[in-house]
Amino acid sequence: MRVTPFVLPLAAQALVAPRPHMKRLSSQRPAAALEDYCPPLPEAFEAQAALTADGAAEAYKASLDDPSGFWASEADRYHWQTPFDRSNVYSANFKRSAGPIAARWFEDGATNIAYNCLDRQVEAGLGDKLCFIAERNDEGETSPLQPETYTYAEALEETKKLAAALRARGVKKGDRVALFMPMVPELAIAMLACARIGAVHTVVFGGFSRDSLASRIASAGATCVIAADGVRRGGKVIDLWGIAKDALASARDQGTPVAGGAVILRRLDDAAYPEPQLAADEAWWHNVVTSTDGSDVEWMAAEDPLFILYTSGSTGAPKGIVHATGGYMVGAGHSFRTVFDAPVRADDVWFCTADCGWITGHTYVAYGPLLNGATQIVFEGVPSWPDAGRLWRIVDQHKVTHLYTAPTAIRALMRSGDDPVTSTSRASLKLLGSVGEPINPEAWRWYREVVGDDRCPVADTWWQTETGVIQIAPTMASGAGPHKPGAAMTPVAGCVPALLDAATGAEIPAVIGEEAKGLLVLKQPWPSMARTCWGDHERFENTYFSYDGYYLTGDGARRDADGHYWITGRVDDVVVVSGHNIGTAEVESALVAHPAVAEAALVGVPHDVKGSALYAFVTLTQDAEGQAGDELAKELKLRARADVAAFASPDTFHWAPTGLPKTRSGKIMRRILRKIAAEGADVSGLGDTSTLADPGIVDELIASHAGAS
Ligand code: 6R9
Repeated sequence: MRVTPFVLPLAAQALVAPRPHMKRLSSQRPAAALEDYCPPLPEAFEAQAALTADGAAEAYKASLDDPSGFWASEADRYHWQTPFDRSNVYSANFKRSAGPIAARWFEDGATNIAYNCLDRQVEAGLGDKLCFIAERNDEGETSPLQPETYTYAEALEETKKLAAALRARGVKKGDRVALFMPMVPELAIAMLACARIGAVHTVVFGGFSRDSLASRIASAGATCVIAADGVRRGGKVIDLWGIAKDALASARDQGTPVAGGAVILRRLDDAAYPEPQLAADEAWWHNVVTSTDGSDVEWMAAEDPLFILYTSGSTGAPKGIVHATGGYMVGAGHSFRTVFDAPVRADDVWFCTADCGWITGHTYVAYGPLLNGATQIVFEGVPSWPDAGRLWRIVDQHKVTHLYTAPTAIRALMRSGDDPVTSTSRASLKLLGSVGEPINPEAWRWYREVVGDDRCPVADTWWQTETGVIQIAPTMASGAGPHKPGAAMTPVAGCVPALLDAATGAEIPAVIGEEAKGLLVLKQPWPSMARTCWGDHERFENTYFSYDGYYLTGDGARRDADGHYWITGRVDDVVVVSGHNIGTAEVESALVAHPAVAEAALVGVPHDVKGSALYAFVTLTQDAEGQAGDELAKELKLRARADVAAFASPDTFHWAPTGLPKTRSGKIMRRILRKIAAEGADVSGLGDTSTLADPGIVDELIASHAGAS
C-alpha cells in the first residue's frame, strides 16, 4: 500500500487535478444520472474569476509550509496600532498531555477590528461606497427612523455615536454587551460599536425566548443590553423588547446586575408597536446617538476577546464560544476574499441570508465583507415571505452578484417548484454559496441549474462556530477541476483536515485512490479558531481536544479517492444497523432525489435483531402531497437500497405533514425526531425545545405517528 505520510501533497493535488471520469456538461440540463454529475466551473464565471488554480494551490502550500509567514502577510493588510512580534506569529498546543490547550496569534500586536472595517475603508477613499442596503420584511417597506442604506462613512458615523453612547452608560473595555435585535444594519453597527470600545458582544438571535436570552445574559455577565422594540417576521409582529425586558429582569434576579441598562432601537411604528414606557436606565437608540465625542478607538491586544457566541450542543447548557480579536480579524478578512473570489468589485453586491445571531452572520455579514470593503444586503425577512419568489426578486432589484444561504432554505424553495425562480431574471448572479448542513446533490443541482442557470458555481462551505471561518470548500478557480455536488471538497489555506478511525482513534493515512471514512479533525492551528468556552476552559478541552494533537470537529466525513471531503453530518447522527455505520446524510440524499420528496431526516430506533433500524421522516413536495402511503414507501426503500446499500433501506416512513422540527438556525433537531420515532404517540420528556423555530411541528409529528408506512 502506498501511504502518503502527510495530507498536504494530497490536498494540494486535489485542488488542481480534474479527474478524467468527471464529465463536462452542456448548459442544458444534462440527462446524466446524479451520481455522474460533476459540472466544471461555468465558463462565464471562469472568465472573470480573480483566483487561479495555481494561485490557490500555491497559497495553500505556503499556508502549510510557513504558517507564520503566510498569516503575517495576511495580517499586514490591516492597521496595527502596535505591530505584532514577527518572530512569534503564533504559538499553540493541541495536546492535553503537554499542558493546557491554547492558541495565540499575533502576540504583542494591538489592533481594532471595527477600525479596520470602517475607519480604514473611509481613509482609503471608500467613504461614499454603499456598505449596507436594508431589505425589510415586507417588500417596499421602509423603516420610520432608520435609513434604508448606509455608506461606509455613514456606517462609521453611526458606529462612533453608538460607541460614545455605550461609553456614557459605563460600558468599558472587556465588559460584555448582549444584543437582541432583528437582522437590520444597526445590528452589525451595534457589534462594531462594541468592538470599537473593546466591549465583548454576545449576539442572541431575535427568535429566542425570554429564558434563553436571560441565561445568556447571566452566563456572559453582560453589563448592558442592546435590543429593538420589535420586528415583523412574515405575517407576525414579534415583541422583542417585551422579551428582552423580562429577560433583563430575570437575569437581574439571577444576580447579574446589568448596570448599563438597555438601549433600544425603535424599529416599528406606533401602529405596529405602541411606544412602550422605558425605565430610567433604558433609552431609545435614536435619543442617545447624538455625538461622536468620546468614541475614540480602544486598541485591543490581539488575544483580547472580541465576542462570545453561544452554541448549543446535544447535551448540557449552551457553550459560550470565545473568539479573539486579531486572529479572527485576519481569518475573516482572508476567508471572505478568497473563498468567494473576492466579491468586492465596484458592481458586486454580496447577500448572505444568515442572521447575525449565528456565526455565519458574524463572519460573512458583520466582519468579512466590511474588512474587504464590500457592498451587501441585510435582509430582515424570511425567504418564504410573502412567497417563494422573494429572494430572487431581491437579487434582481439590487443586482446581487454573490448569494450565500443554507440548504434548508434551498430545499424549502425547491419544494415550491421552478416557477418562482424562472419568472425572475437573476442575470446579475455570479456565485452561489451554501452553509449549515450537508447539501444533498439534488438540491445542489437545482441551486446551480435553476437558480444559477448553470452559469454560477456552487460553493458548499463547511465550517463551525468554533472554526470562525470556512475550512473546507471547493476552489473557485479556473482549472481547479469540476465541483462534486454534495462535497465540500478541499481545505482552505491554513486548514489541515484528517480522518480518525472512530474505533481506534488512529489517523487514517490520506492516499490518492483510496476512500476513507472517519471522524473529521483539524491538525494545524489557524488564526480564527475559538480560544475557549467562556468561563469553562475545561469544557473546551474536553469537547474539542479529546484526541491528542487534533481539534475534533464532531462531524463525520468521507474522503473520496480523489482526496475530496464529503461531510456526512454530526457524528451523533451515525446509525449502526446490523454492524454497518450509516451516515444519515447519505440516505437522506437518496430519498430527496425522488421527485415527490421535499425533505427527509433519518434517525435510528432500537431494533431487536439489527441493533438499530432506520426510521425516516419525510416531507413531500406540494405537488406530491397526496402520495403518502405504502406505495411511495416501497419506492423510497428501493431507492435507498439502490443508491446507498441494502442495509440502508429505512424500515419505517413517517409522513411529516408540514415539515421537520428545525432549530432557529435551520438545523433539523434530530434529538426530538429520535424520541418521537422511539416512543410514538406517547412520547414525553422532549427536553429543551426553546430553540425550535416552530414548536407546533412537533405536535403534528406526534399526531401523525399513526399514519406511518
Ligand atoms: C457555519 C455553521 C456547525 C455544524 C458543523 C456541521 C454543520 C455546517 C456544513 C455542515 C455539512 C456543510 N455544517 N456547514 N455540514 N456541510 N457545508 O453552520 O456553524 O452553527 O456552529 O454549525 O453545521 O455539522 O459541525 P454552526
